Amino acid sequence: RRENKRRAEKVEAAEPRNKLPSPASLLPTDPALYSGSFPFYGRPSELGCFSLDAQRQYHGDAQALRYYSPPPTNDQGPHFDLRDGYPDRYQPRDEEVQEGLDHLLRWLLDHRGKLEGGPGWLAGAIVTWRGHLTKLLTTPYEQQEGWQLAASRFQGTLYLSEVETPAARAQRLARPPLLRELMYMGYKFEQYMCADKPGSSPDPSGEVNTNVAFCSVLRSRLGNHRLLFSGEVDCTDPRAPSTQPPACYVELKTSKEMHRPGHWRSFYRHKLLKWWAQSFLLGVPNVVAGFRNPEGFVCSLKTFPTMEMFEYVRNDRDGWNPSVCMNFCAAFLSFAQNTVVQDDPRLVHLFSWEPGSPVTVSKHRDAPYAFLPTWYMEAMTQ
Ligand code: 0WD
Ligand code: CA
Repeated sequence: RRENKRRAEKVEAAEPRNKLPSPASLLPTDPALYSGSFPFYGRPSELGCFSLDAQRQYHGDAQALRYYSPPPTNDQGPHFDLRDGYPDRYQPRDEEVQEGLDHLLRWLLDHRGKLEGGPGWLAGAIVTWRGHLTKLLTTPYEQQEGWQLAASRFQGTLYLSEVETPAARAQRLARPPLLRELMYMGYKFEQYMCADKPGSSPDPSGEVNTNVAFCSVLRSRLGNHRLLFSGEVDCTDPRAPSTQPPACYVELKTSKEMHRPGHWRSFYRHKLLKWWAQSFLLGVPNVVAGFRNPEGFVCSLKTFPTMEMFEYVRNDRDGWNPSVCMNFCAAFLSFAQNTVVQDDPRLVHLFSWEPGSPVTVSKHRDAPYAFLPTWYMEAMTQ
């Protein structure tokens, strides 16, 4: 490890100011390179939470947490119209606003004095969104979408914040109407399955506002990397065997109704990988899927326990392997730790990846890549 660090420093010294395209600054992503035994991953423990309201304002409490409230199982099953309310009762979040790590940093600022392990713990940790880690986990198997992660070291801590790639931005701006409606349908499903209070029933008559979010903040460890991350949680199950978060949390998903074994096979290979990575990281034990028919109705539900998802592809030559995902993520985190050596929040190492290529690094100063807000740096320096 020390050897890697020395190598990274040497590369930095030898290369011109902005780019480091030398072999030492590349990280390969081929699955075959990461199939060892499963690395250590600590059971994620919740440190706290926060909520974002209908105006996307931060609150340091659980006001946006909803309660899992599936339909009664005695009758013929659900008949949820996911297109109901579109577009008239839809308030989508403004995606032009790139929030970076801001909400998570606000939580961290409010709780930095109370972190278990003291201030030294944070100095040795990696801070990021769960969604960014999900993208790392699935990278060895991803064949369509690349990513960019900006990294800065500040007071020892390594911060990782995603940057929207030019391709992703172009796709978002040209998003076809059918895809917009499909996104709405995912949120509408949550509304059919969640109640605002424990024991009450869902109310699908209201608006769908995607500014609203409940986020859990957790700590864990992958190999020797301490992690502090946050992820959006759909709801908590008041009847879960364990009422202790994250074991009481439930992730909700929608997917196309499937009718042929080939459809299921492809679902296990692609979608279940993403569902597994996202929920495993946060310690969410169950994903509840609503299957929608071509008319946009959910008429069947299925619960997928996170820890059983791998079984669907264990004997599939073209399946995914949790060890590969976790080993690659650990390797990327080591790579980032060894590359971002200078403690300077104005300095950004941009890690870029496109399917079929290794991860590359470039170096930048200040705008537009620097992402730690002034209010955060000033408050942390006092
Ligand atoms: O500003 C950015 N570049 C991003 C911000 C990128 C990714 C996430 N975020 C923020 C969002 O504001 C959200 O509050 O992070 C929070 C969620 O973080 P996460 O849990 O780390 O993200 P992820 O696991 O990718 O997504 C969880 C859920 C999604 O559910 P599904 O079932 O579709 O995976 O968070 C929602 C979405 O419901 N979500 C978002 N909501 C608003 N804006 C976004 C987003 N950009 N991304 C995911
Ligand atoms: Ca969801």
